Amino acid sequence: MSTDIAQLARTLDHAQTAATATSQLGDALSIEDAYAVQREILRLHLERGERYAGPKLGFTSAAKMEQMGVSDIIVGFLTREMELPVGQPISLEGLIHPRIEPELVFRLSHDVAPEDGEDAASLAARIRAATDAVAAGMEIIDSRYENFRFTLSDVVADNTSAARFVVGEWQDFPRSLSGLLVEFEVNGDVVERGTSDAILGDPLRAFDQLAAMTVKYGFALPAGAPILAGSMTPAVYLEPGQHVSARIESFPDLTVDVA
Ligand code: OOG
Ligand code: MG
Repeated sequence: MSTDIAQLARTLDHAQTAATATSQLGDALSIEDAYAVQREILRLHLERGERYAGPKLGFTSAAKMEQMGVSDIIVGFLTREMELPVGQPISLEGLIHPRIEPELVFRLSHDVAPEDGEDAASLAARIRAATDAVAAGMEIIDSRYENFRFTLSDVVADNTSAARFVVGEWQDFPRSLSGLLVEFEVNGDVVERGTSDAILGDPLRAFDQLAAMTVKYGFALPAGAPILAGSMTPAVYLEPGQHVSARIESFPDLTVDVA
């Protein structure tokens, strides 16, 4: 690994642990190197005793791409320590400028790994077959860059702004997830509205994207892994004292109270 990659990983990791924004890296970094920085950041998390949980997809909806000014799907990692329990007020401590967004979360019943020479379509079918549950969720993203602005390689290197996540009650899967209404509420007011089809036209297409990214960048898919499919609406800034609800049709409402 080049020292550049290790150094960039340390800079971004420090911005996160110190909850202080850092400057954008700019265009110099290739997407491949940005994923190498991200992998090195994962190594730093694991070195601190965190446990890998699963992958998260980003920018699977036009709503998010437009909000953030990027035009490609990205993938990042989640650790068990990023998951917050439902029903307890969440603290914004340790976060720089957090935003929150409604997500669908899939759960894997057993380990899945690409086989030698396996193509993405075959892997996608196996990931889907291994998925035994789906839940409404919310992701708290927190860019480590100043003003929450970034290029595509910036945001990939910064582990796709991943910071925290919450998962509602697991529901049986398989089931159709197409055409579900999504209302995102803050303090009882609907601030964003969308449908589940914001995710790639049908949330089940997330498996295809995840498989393609797994073949390319080698993400682990262990048993129990939560997989975030990507936000269905633009994200909203989190403030102390807010009550935020993700109301996704056919799922129990999921609410978090901000301390
Ligand atoms: C990047 C993360 C995008 C999603 O669900 O689309 C993402 C960001 O918006 O800062 O997690
Ligand atoms: Mg997200």
